[in-house]
Amino acid sequence: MLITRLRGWDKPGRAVTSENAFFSRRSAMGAFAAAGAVAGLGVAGIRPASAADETASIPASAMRFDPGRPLTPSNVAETYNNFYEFSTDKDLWQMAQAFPQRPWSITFDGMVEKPFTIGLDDLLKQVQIEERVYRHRCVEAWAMTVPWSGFPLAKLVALAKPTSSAKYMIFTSDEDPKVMPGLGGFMPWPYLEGLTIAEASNELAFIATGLYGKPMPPQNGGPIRLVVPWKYGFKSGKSIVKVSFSDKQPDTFWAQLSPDEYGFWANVNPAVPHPRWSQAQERLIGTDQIVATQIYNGYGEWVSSLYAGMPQTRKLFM
Ligand SMILES: Nc1nc2c(c(=O)[nH]1)N[C@H]1C(S)=C(S)[C@@H](COP(=O)(O)O)O[C@H]1N2
Ligand SMILES: [Mo]
Repeated sequence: MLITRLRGWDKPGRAVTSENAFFSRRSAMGAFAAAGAVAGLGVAGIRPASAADETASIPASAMRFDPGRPLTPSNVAETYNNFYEFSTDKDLWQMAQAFPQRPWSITFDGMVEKPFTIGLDDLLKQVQIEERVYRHRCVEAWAMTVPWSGFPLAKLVALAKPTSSAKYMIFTSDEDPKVMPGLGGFMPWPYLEGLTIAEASNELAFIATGLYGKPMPPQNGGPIRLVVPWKYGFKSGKSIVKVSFSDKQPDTFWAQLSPDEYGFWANVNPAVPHPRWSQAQERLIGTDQIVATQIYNGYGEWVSSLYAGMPQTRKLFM
């Protein structure tokens, strides 16, 4: 018998809306939740940045890929970052406040019907914003769970109109030497990442323009970044200015730096160690908890079919 299982994604009633409407509705909900917390505690005027408080303002539709663990508090996720254009230290968030987020435009080129450049606000008029809570697993064995807002990457593929011979979608991050002291040196800037078009079209692949119901903080990759939750975090390029299509697998930033440590596929797998450390467990930032890592970061139900026809070697997981 064929049983059609209703996956989280297919559930009716998921909220999608324009970016402006999204952020104003979401901040109204946040204010409501905060007011409730304040009334409950009887501490007028103080808004506790507690994780429970933030969880209360997450719409149910954002939980359809149930993360099975608590949200990371926003003040942790927004002050512990990897963004090497600024610094290799995690506390770069203050420095990143100088990063201009507008005007912003994105160029689409390579194997597309017709190359074009579009302003970010014009692009956002063509999409509907929704919210998704995902786990994020860094190759350095830390993890966070955060509510991203944005739209499916598949929508960007459709808007770009790649030709039928294109196989890869390639993302280039901004280089702004006025505000990014980490540029230069021996690293192969700009930061460049890529996915196959099949991966980019998977329902989990996401383009995020917001975090915790607010526009994406610059240190988290504002104003627009990739989110690929079943892969190690370095695949999720920040502050995207160019999207290219090709029939050749791109030479990505981390693969150029250290191909034996950071490959093209980089699918999360606890059984395949990084050459310098185990990947079996992960530390939840903002807590002292260590938990077991799951294959495909727990998203195998949605993504394992992408790799079914491929040799299941180390290469797929590093
Ligand atoms: N342009 C750019 N994108 C990047 C990085 C970077 O250094 N530069 N770091 C990556 C890594 S290793 C991770 S874990 C995530 C971190 O995202 P977060 O700071 O929002 O947690 O961004 C990824 N995207
Ligand atoms: Mo990472």
